[in-house]
Amino acid sequence: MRNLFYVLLASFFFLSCSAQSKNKGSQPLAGLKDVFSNDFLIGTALSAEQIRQTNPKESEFIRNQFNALTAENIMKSEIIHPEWGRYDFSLADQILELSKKDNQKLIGHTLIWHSQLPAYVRQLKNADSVKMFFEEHIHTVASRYDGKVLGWDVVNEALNEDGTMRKTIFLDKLGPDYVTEAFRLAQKATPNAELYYNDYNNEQPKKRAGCIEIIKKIQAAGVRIDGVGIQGHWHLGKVPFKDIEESIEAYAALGLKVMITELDIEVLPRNFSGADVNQRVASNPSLNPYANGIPDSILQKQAKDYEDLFRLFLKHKDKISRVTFWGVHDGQSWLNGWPVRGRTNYPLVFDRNLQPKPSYDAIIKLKK
Ligand code: 9MR
Repeated sequence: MRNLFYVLLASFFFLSCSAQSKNKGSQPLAGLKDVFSNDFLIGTALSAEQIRQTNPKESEFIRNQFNALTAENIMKSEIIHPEWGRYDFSLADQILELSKKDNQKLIGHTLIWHSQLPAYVRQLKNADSVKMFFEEHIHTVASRYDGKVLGWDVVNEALNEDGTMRKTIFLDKLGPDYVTEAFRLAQKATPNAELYYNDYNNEQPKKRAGCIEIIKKIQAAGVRIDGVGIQGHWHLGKVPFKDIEESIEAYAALGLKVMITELDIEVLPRNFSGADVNQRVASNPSLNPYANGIPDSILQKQAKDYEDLFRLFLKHKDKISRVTFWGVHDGQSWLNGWPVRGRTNYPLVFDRNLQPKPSYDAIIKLKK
């Protein structure tokens, strides 16, 4: 009799738990954009496929979670300006339409970047031609989207790790004032867009000092700069919280909006930090330890890092206007292919099936 009682009790417990979990599963997932609506915009970066909206479930998910969009690649010069004097605005116009339809802010990424340049620019030998490309590109692209984008990453990644200017075709042919010139041209072409300088590792003291120098130079020339993007490509267990906080304060003290523009927390081994796309490491199975699934202990550590980061962002929400994740879900992340090709990485807060990870729960919890 007593046994029967325990069996009944256990069955009741089991049924009520499974009913609860079903119920939990059917609850719509809280949108990050709504949870942080009084704090900052929550953005994501979209691939070409996502801009084409080939997967309706994913499109709906993006609409529900994010209120700011950045094109991961298709507004870069290689794609938008593939030949001298010929532009291809098709996908850029599509992301604009998408952002209007779904009431999301659009961020232009990026006008001047040494990487993903069209081949004809990389081959230019004379300074006049580079200047002509530089001026025409900024004018044509920025003016087309004036009043339509919230802001532009006018210049991307112009600095070395030690804070000196990175050696690029622009520095080489136009000289160190090219950054100020880019902002001057952008200001003219798009008076209604915010203008940003964007970089990775610019929370680290030396690079931060270089970044502050660039900003002050732009300001001293009487040219407008509205914000600075700290990309935020960080690594599990090594997020530089102190540097990030000091940088948020230092950039805000210059009168700028601060944005976290490309957030991810990588979980796979790597022996350098940052996001220089030219740095590559040969493939090796020991560098791909979670190809068949990630241990919960790692996901919990990642959740702690995300929680501490968002706690910091909330503390400085008066200075931070946007936090953008570099991708919608783990399966899309660039970190599956860089710096080692063909790995299985887990850097975002949604998994490959668009399910929330412990990191999502941890940041949502901060607002409860
Ligand atoms: O995520 C982008 C990836 O799909 C491209 O292959 C790569 C090529 O340069 O650029 C990636 O995005 C970069 C961004 O535009 C600027 N900061 C570093 C990002 C990661 O490399």
